[in-house]
Amino acid sequence: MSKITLDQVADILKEHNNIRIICHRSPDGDTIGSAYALLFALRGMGKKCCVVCSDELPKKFVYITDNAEVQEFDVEFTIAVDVADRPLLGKVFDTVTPDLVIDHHISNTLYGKQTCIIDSASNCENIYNLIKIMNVEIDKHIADALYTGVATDTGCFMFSNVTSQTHIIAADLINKGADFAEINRVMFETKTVSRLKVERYAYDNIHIFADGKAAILCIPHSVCKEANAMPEDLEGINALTRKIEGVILGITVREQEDGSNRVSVRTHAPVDASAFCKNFGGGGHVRAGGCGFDCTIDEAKDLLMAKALDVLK
Ligand SMILES: [Mn+2]
Repeated sequence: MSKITLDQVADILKEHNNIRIICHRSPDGDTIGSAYALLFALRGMGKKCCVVCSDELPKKFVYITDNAEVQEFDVEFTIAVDVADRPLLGKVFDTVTPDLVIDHHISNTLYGKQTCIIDSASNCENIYNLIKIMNVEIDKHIADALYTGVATDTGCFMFSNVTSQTHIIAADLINKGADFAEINRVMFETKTVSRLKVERYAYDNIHIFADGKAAILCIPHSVCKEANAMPEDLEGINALTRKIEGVILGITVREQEDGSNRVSVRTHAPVDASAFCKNFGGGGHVRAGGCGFDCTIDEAKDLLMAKALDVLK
């Protein structure tokens, strides 16, 4: 349960071999980039190492994952990267207590035996600094992995979490051979056909109300099923409603396979997304919140719209 520095992490890693690195469930570019960059670095130090995840790694990351051959060994040391809380380790690993957690979420619950938290835009920035301390040369594989995490966790350097340090690290990764143009194309431009189908439905069905201040999008499960959409195809879809000019309260309702509904709320000032969701037993942050409904999607829509009109009047 102790908190340690990156220098201490480097010292600890020197002492261990046969290392397993766990990504968080619903893996994204930052957890995958962190895990593989660390794997390449540790293997460069002559250690055996593997990356595991409770969920399958999305195919679009093959340019990272394909560079690591499978190694068989008995695990002696476990590291979690970019995993803020134990349940996020996912079904397969959420009973594991990692020996070490390296994370950038200040909300980290310190579930590991030792934890290094540094508040940066992406965990890949922390792994970059760790690899520097460990004196491992950053090759193209490491550069591609780290660049992926830095770019994805900052929305391609657009979010307010970006610092000058983010750009300095990204610049060095480009110098080390990171294929930034191709990575950005795959991460931010390319859409699966399934995603396109769900988006087409979304654009046709976003309902703008409350004098243009609110927008609601309800996606029935049948739409995702017909589009053959996997969870990764729906990433970021909850942000669509808030991108409309004038909308300060965006609501997305996604019907689940079991008929229940998951609601995601995105806001601009002065609407508090967390406060809005608390009306329905949910919560979250000021700009992003969530809640759930066991009623039908149409009933959920009515309840949410009524509350939205009330909040915005
Ligand atoms: Mn992250």
